[in-house]
Amino acid sequence: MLATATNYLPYEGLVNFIPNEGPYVITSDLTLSDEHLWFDSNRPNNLPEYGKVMKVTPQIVNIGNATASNVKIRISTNDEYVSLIGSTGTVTELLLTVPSIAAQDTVSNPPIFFFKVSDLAPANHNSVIKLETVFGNDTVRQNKPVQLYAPQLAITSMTIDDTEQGNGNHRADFGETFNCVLTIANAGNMPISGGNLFIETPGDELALPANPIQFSAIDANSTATVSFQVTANSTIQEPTIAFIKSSLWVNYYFAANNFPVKIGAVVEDWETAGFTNMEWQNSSSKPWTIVTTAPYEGTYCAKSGAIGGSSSTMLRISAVSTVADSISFFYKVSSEENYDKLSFKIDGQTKEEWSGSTGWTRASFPVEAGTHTYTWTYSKDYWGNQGHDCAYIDAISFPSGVVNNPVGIHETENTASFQIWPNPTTDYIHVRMDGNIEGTSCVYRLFSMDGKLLQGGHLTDSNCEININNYNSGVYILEIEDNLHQTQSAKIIKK
Ligand SMILES: [Ca+2]
Ligand SMILES: [Ca+2]
Ligand SMILES: [Ca+2]
Repeated sequence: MLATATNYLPYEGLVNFIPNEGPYVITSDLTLSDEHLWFDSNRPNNLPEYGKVMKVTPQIVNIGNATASNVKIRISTNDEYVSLIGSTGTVTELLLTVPSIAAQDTVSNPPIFFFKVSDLAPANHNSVIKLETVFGNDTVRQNKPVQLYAPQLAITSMTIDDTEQGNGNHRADFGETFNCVLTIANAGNMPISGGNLFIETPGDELALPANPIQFSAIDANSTATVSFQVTANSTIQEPTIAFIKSSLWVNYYFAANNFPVKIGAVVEDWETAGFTNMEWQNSSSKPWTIVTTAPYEGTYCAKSGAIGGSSSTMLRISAVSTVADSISFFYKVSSEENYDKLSFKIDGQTKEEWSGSTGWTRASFPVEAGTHTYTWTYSKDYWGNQGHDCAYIDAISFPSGVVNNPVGIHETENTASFQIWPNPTTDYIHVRMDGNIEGTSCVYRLFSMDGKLLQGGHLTDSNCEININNYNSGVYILEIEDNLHQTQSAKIIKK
């Protein structure tokens, strides 16, 4: 018999058609116990949790109308997370025997058996114990479901709290000390009593505390946060993206995640009182202006140009972002609803439009890695004005690792030097080694911005090509190691 309903797990059960004479033996229930686990007295809850050996007491019933003699129950399972335990260790099959059961009777002191739950059992896993009961010429087959219990861990997010020792703008700034707050989720059906978190960073932009970092108990189906103090290297004075790699182990359950940390994120807050902070295009016949009229933050914000009907005024910027992230800003409009609008476009595609009367509102849009053009346009239809008839924007936060100017070779204390071109590029990077360095003794490695090695090898000539045609648009790091094992690196921008 199969019973199903919307939003419920299907139930599959056997309907016994019992002969109206003779014995009929079934196992009505399996009672699980962990009371025998004197060595694991912390969790005596009779639940089949990972790593436990469970004692099983079957309720054996003769629902027929005659005595059953010489009853044999064969027990097996195909489940990869449950193993039957016999006197010699793990076995594939167990045999229980009951000499006789009277009609309509339950075995008062039934034979027991044991199974072990795997150390690797997934949370909420449904395992099946198979029972084959033989009495006389009859055989009854039953499948008994047993749900297993385990944690299921993930490190889901990281936020920056710079309210205690930093400047409270919720971003990592140059030389700032702040707290990183990681969220650990336990989506399983078993709590954990705590564990050790390990963190590392591939570069030297961030100073991290020593490992491990302890975190406390997390209930089943709950989250907890763990916080640690980080300092951004004060010698870094350009917007940079650093990474924190985090991992944790609780017995055999593992979770890991990498998080980017924007240091000195590129923000346009108009506090320079002009459009010169970044390379803005503001060349409409009625261009945007900087005003002090109730900005979202600071003293200044940008206001759309004073246009008439059937015209528009546009503010635009192009930038490269090194990783997939987002752009956010605050807008305020005061206009004729549905007719005179502020629109925001990424690469010419309208993301959203706003009209009518709004207060300062935050807007945020995801951005893929690569070069993008962001456009804010205030446009009017042919007829009608309302409110201030304009739009305002303030506090634009650009995606992680926005690069305003492509960066060439980064010189270190090294006698060798390299030239790399073109940069930005679309498919090939040419590398030329200057001076008297033999090309074949040099090694190159190409990394993604999160530190993953993409390709590497020996440079075969003093003037060689590296093919990056297969990679996505974005920023990559090319590292070159010379014959003295000194390395230099450069940011490569793939268009
Ligand atoms: Ca800050
Ligand atoms: Ca401002
Ligand atoms: Ca209008």
